[in-house]
Amino acid sequence: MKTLIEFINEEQAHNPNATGEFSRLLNDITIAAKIVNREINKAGLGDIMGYEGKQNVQGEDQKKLDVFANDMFIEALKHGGQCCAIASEEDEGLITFNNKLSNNGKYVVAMDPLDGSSNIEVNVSIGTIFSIFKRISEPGKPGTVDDLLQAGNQLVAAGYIIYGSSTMLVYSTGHGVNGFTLDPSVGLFLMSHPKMKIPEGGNIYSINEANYIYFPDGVKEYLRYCQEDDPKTNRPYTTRYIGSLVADFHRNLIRGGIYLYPGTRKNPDGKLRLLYENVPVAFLAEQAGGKASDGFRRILDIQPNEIHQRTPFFVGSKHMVEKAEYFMRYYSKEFEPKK
Ligand code: AHM
Ligand code: MG
Repeated sequence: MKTLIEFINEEQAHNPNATGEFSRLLNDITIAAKIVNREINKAGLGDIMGYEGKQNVQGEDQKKLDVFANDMFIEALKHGGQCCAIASEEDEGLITFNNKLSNNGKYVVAMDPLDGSSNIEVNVSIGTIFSIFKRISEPGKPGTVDDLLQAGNQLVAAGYIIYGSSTMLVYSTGHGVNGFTLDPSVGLFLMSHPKMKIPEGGNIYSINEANYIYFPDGVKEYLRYCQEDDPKTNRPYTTRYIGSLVADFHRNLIRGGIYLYPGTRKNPDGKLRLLYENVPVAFLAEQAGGKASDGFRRILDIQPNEIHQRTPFFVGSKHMVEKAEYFMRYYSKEFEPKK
C-alpha cells in the first residue's frame, strides 16, 4: 500500500535538482482537497440541520460550496508559500499574496476550484481541476499575468480531484498518470490506479446534445457517425453525459471514450476555459496515451492571451478524437482558427 506522500517523495528522489518545493505545493493542494471533500459530503445536511440559509448553527455565515472551495485552495496555497499567483475561475483578476514567502514562490497555479457547478446541489460528482506552471517573472515580487499565460506544453504538473462515490486525486508530472483514492477513515490518499492508460478506442461519447442545432457541421456529422449501425466497429456507440467535465473525463479515461464541448455558431469558442479546464485535462489525456484538441489544433500548443480564455474541447481516446478532428476538417473549415 503506497500513500500519496510516499509516491511524491519517490518521484522527488528521481530528480536530483528537486528542492522539495513542488512536493510541498502538491501537498498543500491535497490538504485543501480533503477539507473541501468533507464539506461536499455533508452538503445535503444543510436542510435538516437548518444551516442552509445565511448562517449555520454556530452563527457563522454559510458559503456556497464553490466559494468555499475557492477560499480553501487559495488559503492553502497562500500559507504554503510555494505559489506566487493563482488564476481561479471564481475570480476575475489574478490572485497574489502580500507576503515575502509567497513572493519568492517558484510556481503559479490555475484552477477551477469546483467544476460542474450545475451538479453541486444535486449530489452528483463534481471536481477540482488544476494546472501548475513555473513562474517566468523574477522571484521576490508577486507573480504576474504573464506567468500564467503559458501554453500547456510548459506545464510542470496538472490534475484533478473527483468528489464522487469515492474521492480521488488523479495527477501527472509528465511521467504518466497516477490515481489515488482517499481513505476517509484515515484521511490519506492511497495509490489505487497506478500508470493509468486510456484505451485507444472506445464506444462512449459525451456531449450536451441539446445544443445540436448550433453545432458546427463537423460535430453533427461526427455524431451521425457515432450513431450509425456498424457492429464491426461497435457502433452505434453509447452516450454518457454527466455535465461535470471531471466526472465525464474520468469515466472515459477508464473505459475509453470522447468528451466534446465544441464551439457553436452562438459561442465559437465553446464554454470551457483553456487554462484551468482544457489544458490540465488535455495534459492528463496525453499522458495516459489519449489526445486533446480544439477540433484543429493540439490544446497543449495553444498560446493563451487571457487567463479566462475559452476554447472548443475534444478530448479522450486517441482514435475517437482523431475521427472527430477528421470531420471538423472536412465539414467545418469556417471554424478553423485564423493563424
Ligand atoms: P462550470 O465550471 O461553471 O461548472 O462549467 C463547466 C462545466 C463542465 O464541468 C461541464 O462538462 C460543462 O460545464 C457542462 O456544460 P453544459 O451544462 O452546457 O452541458
Ligand atoms: Mg468549470
